Order: sequence, then structure tokens, then C-alpha cells
Amino acid sequence: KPVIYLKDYQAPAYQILTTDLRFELNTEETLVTSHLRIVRAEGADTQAPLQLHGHESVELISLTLDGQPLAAQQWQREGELLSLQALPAEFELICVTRIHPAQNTALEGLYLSDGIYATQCEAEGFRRITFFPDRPDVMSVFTTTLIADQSQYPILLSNGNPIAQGELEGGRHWVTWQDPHPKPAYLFALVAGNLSKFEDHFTTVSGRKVLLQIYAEAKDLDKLAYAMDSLKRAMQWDEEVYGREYDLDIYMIVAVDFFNMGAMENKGLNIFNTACVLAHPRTTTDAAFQRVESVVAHEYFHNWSGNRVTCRDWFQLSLKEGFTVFRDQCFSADMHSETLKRVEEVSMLRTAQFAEDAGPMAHPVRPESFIEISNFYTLTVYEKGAEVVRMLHTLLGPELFRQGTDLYFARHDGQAVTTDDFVQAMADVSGRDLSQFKRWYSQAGTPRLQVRDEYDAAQQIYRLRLKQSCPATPEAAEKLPFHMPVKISLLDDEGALIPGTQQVLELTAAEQVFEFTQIQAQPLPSLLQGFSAPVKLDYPYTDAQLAFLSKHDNDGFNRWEAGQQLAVRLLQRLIADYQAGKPFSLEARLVEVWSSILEDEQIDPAMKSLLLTLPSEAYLSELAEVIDPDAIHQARRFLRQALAQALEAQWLNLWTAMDSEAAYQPTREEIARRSLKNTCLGYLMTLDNAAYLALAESQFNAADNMTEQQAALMAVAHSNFSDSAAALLDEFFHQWQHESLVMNQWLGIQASDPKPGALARVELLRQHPIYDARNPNKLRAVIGTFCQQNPVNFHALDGQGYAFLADRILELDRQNPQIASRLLTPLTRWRKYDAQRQQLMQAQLQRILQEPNLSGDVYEVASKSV
Ligand code: HT7
Ligand code: ZN
Repeated sequence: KPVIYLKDYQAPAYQILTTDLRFELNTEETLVTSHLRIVRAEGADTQAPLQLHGHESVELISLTLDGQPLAAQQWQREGELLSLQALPAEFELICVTRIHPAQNTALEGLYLSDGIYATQCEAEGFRRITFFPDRPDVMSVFTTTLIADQSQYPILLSNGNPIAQGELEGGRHWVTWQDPHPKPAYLFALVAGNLSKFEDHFTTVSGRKVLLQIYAEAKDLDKLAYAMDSLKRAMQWDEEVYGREYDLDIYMIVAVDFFNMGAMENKGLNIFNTACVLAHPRTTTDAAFQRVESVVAHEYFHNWSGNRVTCRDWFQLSLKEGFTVFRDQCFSADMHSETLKRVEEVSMLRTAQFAEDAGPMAHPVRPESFIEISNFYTLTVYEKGAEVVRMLHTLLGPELFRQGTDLYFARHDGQAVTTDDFVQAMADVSGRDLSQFKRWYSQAGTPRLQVRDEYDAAQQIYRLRLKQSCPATPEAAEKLPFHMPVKISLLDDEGALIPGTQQVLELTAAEQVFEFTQIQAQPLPSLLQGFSAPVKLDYPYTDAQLAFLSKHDNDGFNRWEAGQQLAVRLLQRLIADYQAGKPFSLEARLVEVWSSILEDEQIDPAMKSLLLTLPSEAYLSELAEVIDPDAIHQARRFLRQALAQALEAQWLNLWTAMDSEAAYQPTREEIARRSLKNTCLGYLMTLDNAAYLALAESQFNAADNMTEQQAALMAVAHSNFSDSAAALLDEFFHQWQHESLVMNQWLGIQASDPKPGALARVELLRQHPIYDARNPNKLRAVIGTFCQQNPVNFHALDGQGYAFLADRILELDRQNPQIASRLLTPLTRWRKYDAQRQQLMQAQLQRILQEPNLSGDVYEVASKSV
């Protein structure tokens, strides 16, 4: 496949006014008839060909132009392009194609998920259905007729409103749907199957009653209430916070088990991975409940940020994704806690996105080129993209930001636009020059922010010297300075905020000094509050200052951050000790900090749980110059155990205090209580003490909810009590074997067990009857978890983990290239490891590249990584 460049963008020569589709659904072969009304775009060359996209799997049956079969010399099919020549300014094109849903294992286009027809058209799936200008800047009004066997597929859904239906001979029936809003093909969807529905209504701010429907298999009907509740809250939030009202009379969500990502925002007919919509306290953890809420909200918010205003081309993906992630983050913060949410977001950004930005696939938020766009649904486009929008919010303040989004939606409603258009709306309402700010979209890499300070006691002046730089990334060695909002406060020696010093410093030059006058004594700076820019901060805090900030910082996020930095330092010292063959020893300072957190009754339990959680192995790996998976694992394991031992009575007291007989409730307080209880259990279980095994087993047995049951299972399964681990895993299996999503957790817990021999256990899991190698959720639970959440086993020096992953990639590439390419990520990070591992990992990448018929997806990632 060729490389596509942003600089080559050209507006389409033709627009499609209307698209009428007729699907005769049969599993082996489905006939698709498309009837397009087409006009040449204003100003386009009269000789311009019409370019339609069509995947090689689509059989072209016939092409008719204004009622006449198209002459052979008038069309040409080459690769994915079908070009039509010598066209009038306005015409009708009828195209008949044949496709094979049952053979579609890639899960792009029209496929079958456990007997349910579903589509996935973003980014370029529509071309697997019929020939069409499959690009987001071609929008049309879709009318879709579905014809299928009535008993097998009683429910027939597509975008918009149902306008007609009927029965046919031979037990077949049909339904016609019409979507009045012009849309690009990537937002097209259809679903056909035997589904049950959960219904409700939402009355919009202008008084329109919208029918809300969530469809799933009948057995899952009791797991839809939370998604429905989340949807209604999201609809209301978008009206209140962004002034956005829903624009159709019906909003549907369908849950399917086979899905490459989390969910899809098709106009009026969202299709969801069951993992992101089904929720029940017995089967779903609190974390998974929150994921359902945020994904439901995310897809709903796309109705404006993505559907009403869409992307001109796929380089602009962050226009809709970064903005929508920012919107869903703010929604979740409003529903729960701003600080907790921020800690969760930043943890993910700093471990996974920073690693991506430092790796071979690093790219700007608005990439310049790609081979396969599916490879660019990344943490950079989504999460860093959201940080960029957040920085605009910080720079403009909430009121101007809202004026900016109002202007953006009003100015571009019904259009396909660019990230420049988004920033322009912000510039226009604020009168600010945001041209430098746009470098956040065009330059890849994680900037370094170095801060140094000096205090002039005689003049009572305090100065902060800020210096920024950004490492080279594949697309550019030299970087220009970013426009960076750095939120700070100055604290006095009691930890109180020095009045007037909480502010947002705007760093625009490579180096800049900020002066604060009338500062009566040397202050302690709290820097980058709320993580106001996605950068790596370097300020020489002493351990004592970090301990002080972890108690007194006026910013909740920075209080957490100070404790984490202290733990990071200690862990880094332990890692070095392990590498030098020195015995581990525990430093008193962290025990004191952890002890005072454990005892502090002012700290909310959810925050306490976060504060007491050590930095993850993934974060420690990201921070390391050269990743030593064994040293990182052993150091963290030692520290957890040592903290458990040193504070044993406190952990047990707190576990007991957090234990409750009350029935499950999904409230904020109860979620916090369960989280802290599980954190305490995790520490206690590191002690290899039979009394705590009994405690974990009692928690497992008494739990009326998955959050407590799963945490107890994980603690026992990962412990050294092998017999108890096997017995509990077995009990859990027998309890939940008919719940596919719970079985994913069961698989994941085993695949992430750090004890030796994990690869052999993973091989057994792959043979287990509940494993299905065609289902992406199962692949992620076993292969993804082993390769990404079990570093000490995956990176074993015999290289077998690497060979295992390469085998799976080669197998999967023929079946589902998108999933194969995503699972490949751990091998692409070889540069961060020692020479021996580097060589082993590269050998596997080379082996993959030698495969003659590699997909564009895997080829792009593997070739950019070697
Ligand atoms: N906009 C959706 C993207 C998506 C997707 C992309 C590529 C392949 C499969 C996919 N499924 C969904 C999801 C979202 O961000 O809302
Ligand atoms: Zn999205």
C-alpha cells in the first residue's frame, strides 16, 4: 500500500447528494445495491474522474450510469480505486456488489458477530461493502433498506429513522431507514439480528422526546440499565456544559461481542463492544462501570464533535477524537472526582502515550503521513490530543473556551474541517494569536520542562527560570518551542498558598524567567499543577520537600504526584541496588509518608487508595534509560512487601474499617471504600501469611459484587499459595463460565500472573474451550495481557515470549490485521532494552517482515520499528 501524505490533500471533484442502499442479507453472500445521485463539485475540472474506493474482497456485479450500463472504456479498477471517466456534471450511478459477511474475520465492513450482522466503517470499512468515495469530506443523505430472514433476524437497524417496513415471501422481511443528516460513509451502520432491547426516553432542552434503545442478546438484558443511565446523564451534561442538543428522534446502541475497538459513534446507531456497555454489579467491577459510563458518553458526544462537524481527512482525526476525549474526561470528572480522574488520565498518558512518543511510531497529534490509518487511532491522537484541547481550555479559561466551541459548532455545522479550523475559532473568540500553540498539533515528542529557581531575600524577589526542549522523533530532529501553560503556586513554609501566586505561566520561548515580587521568605513552588501541559518536568525537589508537598500542596493532583515521585526515587534506588547485586533495604521516609497517609482520616478513601498505590512497572519502565524488567519487578515487589510488613497492623485495621456488610451500591463513597479495601488486601497478601489468605478467601466468598470478588481472586491467584490459587480460579470459572466478559477477566488474571512459567500457562489458556481466537476481546485478554502486563515473563531472556508474540502476529495478520498490528506494540519498543533483548526482539520483527503477504497494518508498524 502506498504512503498517503497530508500535503497531497485535494478536495473531492464530486459530491454525493443522496445514497440509497439496499442490502439483501445472506451470510454467505450479501448483495448490495447502491444508488447514488452525484454532482461535480463547483470549480472542479470537467474532465476530472470520479474516484470510488472498493476493497479487493468486493465483487463488482454491475455499474449503471443514468440507466445505461457503463461502457468498458469509461471505468477502470486498479488496486482500491475504481475511476470513472467522461462524466456529466450531474448523474445517477447504480452499483451492485457482492460481499461475504461470514468470511469477514477482519471485522471491518459488514461482518457477523455470533450470528448478528454488524458493520464497522470507520475509518475505511465502507469500501468493503460497496464502491464509494470513502473519505470523510464526501457527505450524503443515506436511505437504507435491509432485507433478511424474519425469524433469524427480527431486528433490522440502520442510521436515522425507520420510514417503512414490510414482509416478503419465503419468510423474509424488510425495513427502510432514512438519516436526514448528510454524513460521510464512515458513519454508516447496519445491524441485523435476534436482539432484545431496553428502552427509555430523554426529553431535550427544547422539549423533543427522544426514544433511547439499547440492544443486546436477551441473556444480557439485565446489564443495560447503567449504560442507559449514563446516556441520559451525558445528554443532559452536553446540553448544560456545551449547549448541544440531540438532533434525531431516536438514539440506538447495539452491543456486540466481536469488535476491534471499544465502540463506534455511527449516526443514531452506535455499535459497542459488549465490554463497554454491559454492566451489572455481580459481573462488572467498579472500574469497568466507569469505563461504560465514559465510553457511552464519549460516543454520544461525538454526535456533535465528530458527526455534525466532522474531519476533512484522516490526518485531522484528533479534531474529533482529542476534543471528544477531553469532553468525556470532563464529564467523568463532573460525575465523580476531578482529582481522581486527573490522576487516572495522567497515569495513562505518562506510561503509555509518553512511551509511544519515545518509540518508532511516534507521530504528531496531526500526523503528516500514514500507510494504514487504523494504525493512527493512537494514544497520541486520542489522549495527547485531549491534552492539547485541555491546554486551550486552560489558556482561554472556561468562558472563552465555551464561546470558542459555540463558534466552532455554529461556523462548521455540516462541514468536514481541520484542527486549524478548531484553533481558529478559539483564536477568534479570544483575540489571541494561537499560531505558535498549533505546534502541539504538528510536532511529535514529549517536551522536557526544566525549572530552576532563585530567591533574592534582600529584594524579596523570587524567580522561576523555565527552559523547554523536545527530543528528536522520526519525523523531525529539531523542534521549535511550544506555547505551554504552566500552572503554579508558591507555598510558604507552613504549606499555605502565598496570596496571588497561583497562576498560569505562559512559556513560549525556549527559556524564560518569571519574577514574583514581595515574597517574604524562600517559597516552595508547586509546579505544573493539574498536569497543565503534557511534558516531563524536572525540578530538583529534595525528598523532604516531596514529602512536604504530598501533605500540603494546594493542588490535589500535585499532592498525589509528590508522593509518587518520592516512591519513584526510592524504587529507582532499589532497581540500581538489584543491578549492583546489593541487598534491598527499606528507607524510613517512605514508611513515614505511607503511615501518615494510612492514618489520616481527612483523606477521602478513594484518594487514599491512589496515594498508597506504588508507581506501576510500566511507568518505571517508561522512566528508565534502559529497561530492566527483572530489576523493576523485584524492586517493586520488595517495596510492596516491605511496606506491608512495616505497616502490617495499619493495613489490617484499614481493611477492617473498609469492610462492610451493606449491600452493593454504585455510589462514589462505596466505590472509594471498595477500592481502599482492595488496596489493603493487595499489600497484606504479599506477606505470604495464611491468615491473610483466609482473609482474601473470605472476601471472595462474601462478595456480592465483582469489584471485591475479582480483587480477592487476583490477590490469591498471583500469590505463592499455588493450591489455593488453583482452587479459587476453578471456583470462579465454574461460577461465571457462561459470562463471556467475566471469563475475559479470568483469562487476564492468569495471563498477568508474574510467577515463573507464565508462557506455558498462557499456551494452556489458548487451548481452553472458552478461548476463541477470532474474538478480539479474548485475544486482548490472553495475548495482550501476557505481552503488556506481565513484563517479567514476556521479556524472559530465553526469548520465548518474543517468539510467541511473533507467531501470534503472523497467524492473526491473515485473520484480523488491525488487531495483529495493535498487539505488535511491545516488540516495537526494543530500543529501550539491553543488547541481548534488543537482538532477540529485532530478530522476531525481521521474521515478521519476511512474511510475503503481510497486511499494510502490520507492515507499517514492523517496518517503521526495525
Ligand atoms: N471513532 C471510533 C473509532 C473506531 C475504530 C477505528 C478503527 C477501527 C475500528 C474502530 N472501531 C471504532 C471510536 C471512538 O473513538 O469513538
Ligand atoms: Zn472517539
